[in-house]
Amino acid sequence: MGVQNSDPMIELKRMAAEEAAAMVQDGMAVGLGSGSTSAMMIDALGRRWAEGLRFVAIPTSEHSAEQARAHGITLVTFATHPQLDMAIDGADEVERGSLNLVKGLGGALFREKIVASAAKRFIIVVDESKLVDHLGSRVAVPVEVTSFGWESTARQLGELGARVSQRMDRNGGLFVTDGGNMILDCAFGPIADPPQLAADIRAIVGVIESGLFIRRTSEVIVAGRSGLTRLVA
Ligand code: ABF
Repeated sequence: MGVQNSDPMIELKRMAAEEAAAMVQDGMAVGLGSGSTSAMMIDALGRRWAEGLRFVAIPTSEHSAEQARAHGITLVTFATHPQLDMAIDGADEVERGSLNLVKGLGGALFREKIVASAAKRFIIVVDESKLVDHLGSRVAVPVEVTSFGWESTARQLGELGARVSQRMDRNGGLFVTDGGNMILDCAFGPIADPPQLAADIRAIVGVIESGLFIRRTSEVIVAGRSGLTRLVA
């Protein structure tokens, strides 16, 4: 269990993940993100759990669920906890200033967005390489779509200016999300107006959600070479 590495940036990221885990208090309902930074955060929460901290959690992926269970962390569902005190997650890009995000390179964007939207506070943990002036500069925007009619959905995403490709898995097969859907990676290049683009993508029939997270972030903990910084919305 745990992510082991002696790379200094990995260690800084681990410190940032621990700082986020330290924000969880007894009795809270917490959303657990996905990805390698979230994995460090879940391990940090696992250590706090072992020391007696008690909270309940909703994971954003089967992988994070397994990791939390291995620590003995109590998992719940929205049936009993429709609102969360806090969700903590990683991101693929964070736009300086707005703190809008691109997420979903790990493939869990739909559950991540549901968990983020249910949380009173949404805390993001990243290393400084994820900070950008314009979303879309470094990564494509993942869009989760239904497999029925995906070719039509892809064409319409292309009309918004994206170069669209189907997400494949490690074995060269089609990537399937935890919800049984497909992901289309949409390379837009630097995005001038992320809120408008998010709305335009969402309006296409067949789109379930996009990896553009607009006006959701409460705080970003950034691991940088000169230490940790906190960006507050
Ligand atoms: C999740 O994990 C995703 O939204 C994002 O794609 C990814 C970030 O992973 P990492 O922390 O490994 O860079 O947060």
